[in-house]
Amino acid sequence: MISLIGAPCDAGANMAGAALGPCALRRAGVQQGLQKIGCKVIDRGDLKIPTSEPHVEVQGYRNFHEVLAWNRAVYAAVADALNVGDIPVLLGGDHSLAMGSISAVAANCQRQNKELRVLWLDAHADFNTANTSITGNMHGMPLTALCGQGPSELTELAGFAPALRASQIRLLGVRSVDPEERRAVRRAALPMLTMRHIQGRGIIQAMNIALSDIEPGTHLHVSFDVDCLDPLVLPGVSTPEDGGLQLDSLRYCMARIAQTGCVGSVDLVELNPAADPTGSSAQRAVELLTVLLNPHWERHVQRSFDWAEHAG
Ligand code: 4U7
Ligand code: MN
Ligand code: MN
Ligand code: MN
Repeated sequence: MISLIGAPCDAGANMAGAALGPCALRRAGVQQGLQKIGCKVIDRGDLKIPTSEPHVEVQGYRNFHEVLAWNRAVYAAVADALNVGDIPVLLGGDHSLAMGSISAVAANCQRQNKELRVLWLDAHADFNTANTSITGNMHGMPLTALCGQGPSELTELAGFAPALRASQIRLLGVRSVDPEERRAVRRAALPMLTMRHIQGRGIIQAMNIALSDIEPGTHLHVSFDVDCLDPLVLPGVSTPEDGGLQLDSLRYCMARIAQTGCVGSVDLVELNPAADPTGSSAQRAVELLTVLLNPHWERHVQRSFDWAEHAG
C-alpha cells in the first residue's frame, strides 16, 4: 500500500509557494494516477504543525523552529507508514522535509537490519550548513544534517547520528553547487553524478553507475526534487537551474529505479505551483511518480528503454 503524506511547508525555501504542492499534486490526480497503474493508495491528508515562533533565525538557520516542527511531524508520519508496511510518499513542501522522512527511514532500516540507499534527484547538492550557505535557507541543507552536521535537534531526529553515511547517497542531475558547499562535497566524498557526467557518459551509463551495487533487499529511498528537470520542461519550482534533465531522460531514470524492485519510500518535493499557473508542472511530476512506482514496470516501461538506446 502506498501512503500519501502531504506536508505543506515552505519555511525551508527561498520563496513562498512550495506549501501549495500537496494540493496541486492532488488536483493533478496523484492518487488516481497511481491507482490506474495498479497501486493500492491511501491518502493520509496533510500534516499540521503546532504554531511555533515564526521566522526566527537560529545560528544562521532561517525559520529554524518551523522547519524543525515540520520535520518532527514528517518523521512521525513516515515512521507510522513504514511500521504498517506501507511505502510512504511524502508530498512536499520544500526539500528541508527530507531530514524528517529519511531519518524515519534510517531508523526503520536499522531496526530491520536492512541496507539503505538514497537516490537524490536534484539540480542542487543540498549539502550546505549555516556556515557554508549563502542564503540560510534550510532546503539547501538536508543532506548535511542527515550526515550528522548541524544542530542536534536536526541531526538526531532518527534517535542516532548520523542517520546516513555519504557513501549511502547517490546524487543525480546536479548542476548548481555553491563554492563552500563544493569543498564540503569533496571532503565528504559525496557520490555525485552531475549533469556534466550524465551528458558525457549518456544516461544509460550514468544509471548503471548510480544503481551498480544495490543488493536485493536494500531499501531504496528516492528523494525527487522536481528542479532536477530542465525549467523548460517543469517551470513550477522556486530555484530553477538551466541545463537540467529532459523529460525522456528522467522517465528512463525512473523506469530503471523502478526495475530494481527496491523502492521503499519517496519524497516528491520543491514543486511550486505559484511559479506555473498552467498546472503542467504538477501533471509532469505525477506522471514521473507513476513511472517510479509502477508495479508492472516490465510491461510498461519498455518504451522508455527503447528510447534510451536510441538516445544513448
Ligand atoms: B533545493 C542554494 F544558494 N544552494 O543553499 C542554497 F543556490 O532543495 C540553493 O535543492 C538550494 O531546491 C536549493 O540556498 C535547495 C542556493
Ligand atoms: Mn533539493
Ligand atoms: Mn533543488
Ligand atoms: Mn528548489
